[in-house]
Amino acid sequence: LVIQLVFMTYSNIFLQDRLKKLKSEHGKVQLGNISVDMVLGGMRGMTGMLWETSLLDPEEGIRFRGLSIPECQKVLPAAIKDGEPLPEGLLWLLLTGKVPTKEQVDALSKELLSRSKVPDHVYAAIDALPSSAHPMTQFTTGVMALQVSHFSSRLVLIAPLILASCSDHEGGNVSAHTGHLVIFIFLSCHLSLMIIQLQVGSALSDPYLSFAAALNGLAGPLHGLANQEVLLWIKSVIEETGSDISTDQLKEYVWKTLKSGKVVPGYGHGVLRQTDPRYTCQREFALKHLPEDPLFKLVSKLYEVVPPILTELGKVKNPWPNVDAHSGVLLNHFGLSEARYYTVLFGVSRGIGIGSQLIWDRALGLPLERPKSVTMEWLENYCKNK
Ligand code: CMX
Repeated sequence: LVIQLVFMTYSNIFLQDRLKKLKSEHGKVQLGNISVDMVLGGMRGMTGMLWETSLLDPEEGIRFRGLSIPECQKVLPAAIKDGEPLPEGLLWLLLTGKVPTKEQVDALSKELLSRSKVPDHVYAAIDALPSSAHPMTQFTTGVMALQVSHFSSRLVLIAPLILASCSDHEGGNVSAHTGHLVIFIFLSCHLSLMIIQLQVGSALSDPYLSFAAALNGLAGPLHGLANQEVLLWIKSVIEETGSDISTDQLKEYVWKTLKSGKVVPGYGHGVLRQTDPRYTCQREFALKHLPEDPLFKLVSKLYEVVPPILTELGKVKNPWPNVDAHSGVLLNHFGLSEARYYTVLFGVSRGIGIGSQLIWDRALGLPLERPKSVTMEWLENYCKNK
């Protein structure tokens, strides 16, 4: 069955012809205009890359190979009746574009398990770090150490079911885009001079190097680390006000956070303009399995309190919660109270999406990415002469 998976993935190779046709027949079609705002705003809204495995709509949210999250929940095999989809099923879907049977998913799980022995030197590399090293640093170190082994394609897929939905979120987010570019960043300090050497390697760097780079991007608090930040923030609310917090007290705490120059973690998004459907799916799960959990109740209260406040700020484009506003509370409920590990789980989950797209990058022979950059002076002169 695993051979079947490889076959199904590569029998889609006719996509190469589709790509060639698209390029030769429509290569000059304009997809939009680039404004100065877009250049200064981190390339927001620029359509600029090909990503086959998922597509993100600002209003509707993510679709994996055309299927929304509720549709995936309906059709992908689960471990138990009416349970959540298995991550291996999602991996199959992302790779082949086809919904797998339970038999196929079980065979894939078995195959991955048979390849899951981690070489001793990887543990030694992680153990050599100080015990205070953040779990994301340990994770990246482990992935980098795997690169020098013969551990090819053996990343252990232990993504918990509730996090399977974080596997892919289109190509432009920080972690996926970094993995796609395969930016290998060396930072070195010399006489207070920071030399940043970017070796851009859609340059055929191997999956370990690209995944480690992606994880480093995910570890930022505006991206994947936000799930850790949310739980710590929620706990700080309780520490300061007690668990029986009133709506007015909560409003006050949110304003206090904003006035101290911080963002409200778990709210807002670079692309989405509605409540993240991954949040909605986790909320439905919580309503079913942990309706009385005090932290879940607080998360629900925040859902009422935060959006009007962010709207009142006047500058936030999306006042609604993203996936990170919810995931920590679920993990905490089921016993994983060490918030510093949450982004690691997010990273394991994201490996499914990044890995699947990486295969397609290679199958389609996608070129080295090299967008053009300009200086501020260039922009000023360009605008003056317009
Ligand atoms: N709290 C306070 N201010 C916020 C905010 C929030 N949750 N979300 C956006 N803003 C602010 C921005 O900081 C920005 O302010 P300045 O103009 O003063 O710099 C302004 O609103 C406009 O930002 P935007 O266009 O709405 O959002 P961006 O695309 O710039 O940023 C994001 C998106 C996710 C970084 C931002 O919403 C944020 O910081 N959210 C909190 C952190 C978070 O939850 N991150 C996880 C996102 C999901 C993921 O990748 O895992």
